[in-house]
Amino acid sequence: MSKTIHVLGRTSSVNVQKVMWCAAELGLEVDRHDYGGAFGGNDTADYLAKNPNGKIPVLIDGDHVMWESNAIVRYLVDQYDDGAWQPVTAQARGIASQWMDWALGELQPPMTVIFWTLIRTAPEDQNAEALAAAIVQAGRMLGMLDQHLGTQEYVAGDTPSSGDIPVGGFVNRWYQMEIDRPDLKNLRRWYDALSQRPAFKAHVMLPLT
Ligand SMILES: N[C@@H](CCC(=O)N[C@@H](CS)C(=O)NCC(=O)O)C(=O)O
Repeated sequence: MSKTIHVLGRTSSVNVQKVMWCAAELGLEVDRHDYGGAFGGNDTADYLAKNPNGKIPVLIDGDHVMWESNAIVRYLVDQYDDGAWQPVTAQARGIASQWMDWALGELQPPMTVIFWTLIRTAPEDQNAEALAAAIVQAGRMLGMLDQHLGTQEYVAGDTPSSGDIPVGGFVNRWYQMEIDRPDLKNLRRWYDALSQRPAFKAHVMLPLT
């Protein structure tokens, strides 16, 4: 019987989506528990003992407890992948890691402004100037990923890997929101390929709330 891992976090979080998508691609059984946002529960002593940041997601795998979504993706692939989602060479793993860290450090800030403004802020409270700047910035950054995807099918080679997961979550939002987008053909081709994957459909292509 296969082992069940536990994920703490609501499905509307892009960081939870990454972990759920990864686990589904690896064929893991996941028991997900709603925490964060309207569900709350991430400020209790018990939760903070698992993640002192009070953020979601948290992974519980037996005695092993960890946080930070990209690190969880790396762990799941290290621990459970049969070879398909782990880039084979050190160079490919480096490239996967590069785009994973880029997603967190560079792409997430403008994407957070766009998402929170359009999806989680009442129209009368929206900062139009900050929104416009973030839309331009995100489009510019995704132009970099588009160029990269002009050289190979996926982020770290010609098959999907851990490197596709964090950017995949953000790019899904970018295509789902009503914003001006530059026409990025390689990015679109890659996103359309991800959109065919049952795990991506089930865990990432969810209504934006
Ligand atoms: N760098 C962290 C960021 C985690 C994070 O900011 N999570 C957000 C949801 S996307 C959160 O916990 N927000 C508070 C809440 O949902 O109550 C990660 O990638 O895991």
